[in-house]
Amino acid sequence: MNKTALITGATSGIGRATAYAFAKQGITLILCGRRQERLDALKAELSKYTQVHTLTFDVKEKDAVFNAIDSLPIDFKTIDILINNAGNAHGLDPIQEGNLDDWDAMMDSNVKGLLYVSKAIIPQMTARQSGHIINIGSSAGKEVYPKGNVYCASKHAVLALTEGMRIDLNPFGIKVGAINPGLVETEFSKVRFKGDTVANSVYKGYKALQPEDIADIIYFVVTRAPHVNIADLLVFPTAQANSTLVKKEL
Ligand code: NDP
Ligand code: 8X3
Repeated sequence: MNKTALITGATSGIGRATAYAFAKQGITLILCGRRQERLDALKAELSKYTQVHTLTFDVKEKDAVFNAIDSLPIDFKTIDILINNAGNAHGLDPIQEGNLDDWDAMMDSNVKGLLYVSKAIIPQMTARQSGHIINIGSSAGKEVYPKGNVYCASKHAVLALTEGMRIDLNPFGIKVGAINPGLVETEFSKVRFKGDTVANSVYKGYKALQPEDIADIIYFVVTRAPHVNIADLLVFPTAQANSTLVKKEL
């Protein structure tokens, strides 16, 4: 496919799987994350399939976001597809025990970081009157679960921003949609629980979604006809009925 995609959070999980899926279809890639060595390894691997450029920045750092996107070489400057995927949960605590640093990390990356990256790219899309923005929300953006408080709020905000973007960018013919997964087996729980000890149990006893499952869906979404926009998609593993009900064989 003769298009260029910028993927945030490409160093792991859903973003990384999407980078592979897109590369294999010949989509030119701009891969973003904070872990330089992982970006270097991805570039080495995926350059077999397509043109790859990497940008190392923290989505929480406003200036770093704009400087990185400004620095793109000419061959990578025109971005057709933006995958706003970078983000994580930090902690799982009742609100009265919540950690302020965890709250800052979630709101600053999942919400404000998504906004900064979008703000850096949307003007070129409006100027060209074309583009496709996919925000990775979550089932946590549709349903609040116990101790999910701030993470759920950040993902509800992603859904509100997705709707807001779709409305405001409608006159420009830009597609905007959200993909909202349930439990996906990535480094997500390792980050949320600050290590492997609890994280290892999260995906035990049932078949969780794999990052490649979400990458398949993202590729499907970006390959629909020009008049078709998948606006909002919720996907669970079969074992999961909602945010709190998961059928486990232990
Ligand atoms: P991973 O932890 O495996 O990947 C998270 C990615 O986001 C990494 O590439 C990480 O890169 C990047 N990232 C995180 N914070 C920042 C930051 N401040 N600046 C730049 N990059 C950042 O988790 P997932 O793949 O599961 O998560 C991807 C998205 O999917 C998130 O938005 C998450 O909320 C969402 N999601 C996940 C679900 C799950 O069950 N796993 C379910 C529903 C939604 P690096 O550390 O190199 O910066
Ligand atoms: C990640 C899924 O259920 O851990 O967004 O919040 S959940």
